[in-house]
Amino acid sequence: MMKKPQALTSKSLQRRTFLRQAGTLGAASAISSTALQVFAAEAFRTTLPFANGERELVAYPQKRPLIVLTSRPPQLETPFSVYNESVLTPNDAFFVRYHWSGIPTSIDAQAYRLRIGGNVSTPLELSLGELKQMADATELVAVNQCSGNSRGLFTPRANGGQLSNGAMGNARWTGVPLKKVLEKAGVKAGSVQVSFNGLDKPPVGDGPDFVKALNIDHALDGEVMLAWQMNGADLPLLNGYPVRLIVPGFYGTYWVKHVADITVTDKVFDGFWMSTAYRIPDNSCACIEPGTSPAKTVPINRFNVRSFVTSLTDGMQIKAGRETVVHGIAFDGGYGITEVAFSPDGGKTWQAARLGKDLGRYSFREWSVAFTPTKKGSYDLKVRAVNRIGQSQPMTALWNPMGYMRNVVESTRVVVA
Ligand SMILES: Nc1nc2c(c(=O)[nH]1)N[C@H]1C(S)=C(S)[C@@H](COP(=O)(O)O)O[C@H]1N2
Ligand SMILES: [Mo]
Repeated sequence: MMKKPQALTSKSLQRRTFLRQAGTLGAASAISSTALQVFAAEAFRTTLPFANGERELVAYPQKRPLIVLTSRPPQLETPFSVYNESVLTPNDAFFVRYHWSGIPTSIDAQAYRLRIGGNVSTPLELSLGELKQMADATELVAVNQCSGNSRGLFTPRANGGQLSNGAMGNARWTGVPLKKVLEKAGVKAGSVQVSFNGLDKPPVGDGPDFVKALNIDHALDGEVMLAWQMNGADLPLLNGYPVRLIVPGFYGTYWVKHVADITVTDKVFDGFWMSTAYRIPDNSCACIEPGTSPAKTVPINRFNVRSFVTSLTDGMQIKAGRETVVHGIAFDGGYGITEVAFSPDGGKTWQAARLGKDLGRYSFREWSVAFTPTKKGSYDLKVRAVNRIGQSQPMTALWNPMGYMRNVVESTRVVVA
């Protein structure tokens, strides 16, 4: 009798393709990068937990395979499993977000100059070496999160990149305080904001250049930083080499990459990316009823509180009658996480999780909790964090038209067998 061939599930097929090609890629280092990307694109696939969530994973320069939202420009999401590997997100796994396809593909560090001008007494033009000598280097661990992180989970859906939870990352940034540089240039009286422009450009004739601005007091707070390293290495090109702005606790939109022009202004900067885009309803929840429009908006600003289970994902099985230590992360806009509570039963009962090492109030905070389910069946695990000023997360999702700032208490559904 003939043996029936074993049915290939799409999972096992993907895995074989992956293994075969991983071997091929290792041997063929002379292959052109375009060919390499096409190759890789065929090899890795994943499905994010919402409609039309099928995605390819592609390895861009200096990156491991990441989830592709768009390829021109590259917009790459971090696979969620990365957050369970380490509290600092490795540089090669750190998400990538751009607005325009005119991104720098190679940068000459020798030729790079950072210009500081506008409402200052001494305009500066600094080489990378000069920037590094402006002050003693400082280090800060801080989360960079896209305003639209988790947008794909919005119901009703919100227009924009349909991201799952992988448009965030935590890194140790090295640089100099923006304050020191602005002080050298001499900020004149009557200054209102500081704008930041990077080396990327919209395609010819199209759309507004990506320029962001901070209020002058914020720019001078001593924490906002011009950074050239993350996690002890030069910034990857796609994360802003050679220098980017770090705005601790604020959404990633302000973290301008390849920053080249800093301009002090004597009025509110009114470029498109401040006055039209990246605005939220001007109320305490930054939310409105779906289908309505906000009466008034303000520029998006500080992160709200979020927390995630990282060690278990939807559909995983764990053993009945045995202790499982559940791990995860929490963070907020810089007050610092003081409490994390875990619920094994969809929010009916809660127990305090143990907080991990404190890497600073802008960092992911690890947490863990021991969980010993006795009964078999499905479980809805929830986690909810609280920060130093008592802010927490809503049990039902808030909505806004741009799909920003999702921070609902998430569910992880596991099976106890
Ligand atoms: N020059 C430049 N900087 C930029 C952007 C951009 O399009 N161009 N996008 C911003 C947005 S919206 C986000 S979320 C972060 C993402 O940082 P990353 O790509 O290093 O993860 O970069 C910010 N800095
Ligand atoms: Mo973003």
